[in-house]
Amino acid sequence: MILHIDMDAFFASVEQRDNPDLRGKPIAVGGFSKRSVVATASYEARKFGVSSAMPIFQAKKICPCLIIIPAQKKKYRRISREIMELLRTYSPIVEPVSIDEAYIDINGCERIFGDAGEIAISISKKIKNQLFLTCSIGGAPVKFLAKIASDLNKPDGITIIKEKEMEKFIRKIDIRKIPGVGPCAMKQMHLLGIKTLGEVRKVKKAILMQKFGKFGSTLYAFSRGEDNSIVKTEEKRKSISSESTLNKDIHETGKIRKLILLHSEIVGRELREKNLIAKNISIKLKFSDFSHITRQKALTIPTDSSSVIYRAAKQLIENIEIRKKIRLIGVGTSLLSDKHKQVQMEFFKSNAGNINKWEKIDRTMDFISKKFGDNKIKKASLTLNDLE
Ligand code: TTP
Ligand code: MG
Repeated sequence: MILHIDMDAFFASVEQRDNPDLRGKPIAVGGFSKRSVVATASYEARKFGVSSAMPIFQAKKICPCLIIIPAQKKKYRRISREIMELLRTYSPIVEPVSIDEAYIDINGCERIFGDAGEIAISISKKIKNQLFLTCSIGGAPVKFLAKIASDLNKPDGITIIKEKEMEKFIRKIDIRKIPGVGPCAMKQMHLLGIKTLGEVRKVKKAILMQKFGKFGSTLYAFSRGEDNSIVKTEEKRKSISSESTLNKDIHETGKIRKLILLHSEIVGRELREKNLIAKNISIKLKFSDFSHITRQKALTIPTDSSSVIYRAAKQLIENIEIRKKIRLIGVGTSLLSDKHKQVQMEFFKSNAGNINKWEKIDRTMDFISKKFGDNKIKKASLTLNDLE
């Protein structure tokens, strides 16, 4: 069994925990400027309709008594580490997926700690007693169902789906709850008359693939309760890469650069989503005669920045004399480590400003893509339609 743990109103709950005056009140964690948005809102504020990503001024309008608290990211990251450590006392196979969320593989731990339900209760109690925070937990034989389950009884809820209950559960899952289904996919689904994961089973795999590409086969598998992804501990996540085989072989420098940029962005985003940083950057080229080369370089400071990855990959490409046309381009990162464990960040002053600026751009783009779906925002140099 796999458990998915997600903290309730994480940043806001931490602030309410640390300041008793805020308890039971509608609060939002965010910035003070006119353009700031709500990072998260307490459940008291959510009753008024305040939600993540809402501009602060709008949140204030619908909830005039809303108290705005500045975010203290360092503090949240420290607590996040404490949560992950607490989870590792149950099983060594813990995969942190965001600052307040993790999977834990509890197969084989049942004899020591009891069944999935008992382990979930024990984790929830420990988080309450040791960290004075609440979480919601989902449990299932596969990862995607555990994630969906943790959201079903929020806040402070536990939902366990046993093997024999999967079929019934899947039938009713609202398509919006499936990880990876963005607004565009939603529209397509509705056109196909699909509202639940159960209804996906009525659609042929070929049609799903045609409409949703690679995600179509994921949907096909999910609708049958299949999900081969495993809970990945740090050691298992050795590298993250992205590559594409081109419809037409290319040799133009401009196009090559754009593809390098595209893949750097994809890799950067995945690193950031998983809270990882990479020390090694690599590129892979396959030529029209099917020969291939790879090149790699080590960075002085590990990164999760798309632009740092891009610059390193571009340098690697520039050092290669390309004589043949290219049929595949890829960018990879390895020597990954947990971002939270990063200790030193010594930038030359002149460079620090630049890196921070690009970090902000990365985060903003991640946020927009997460909220509105991929392809809604991309760097200007990736907007031309000549990447195929
Ligand atoms: P979530 O788990 O998505 O939200 P949450 O924990 O606040 O609330 P819930 O009870 O529904 O799980 O995100 C975890 C934290 O990440 C959240 O407390 C603040 C931060 N965050 C942002 O900064 N911006 C965002 O848009 C979102 C969604 C979260
Ligand atoms: Mg949460």
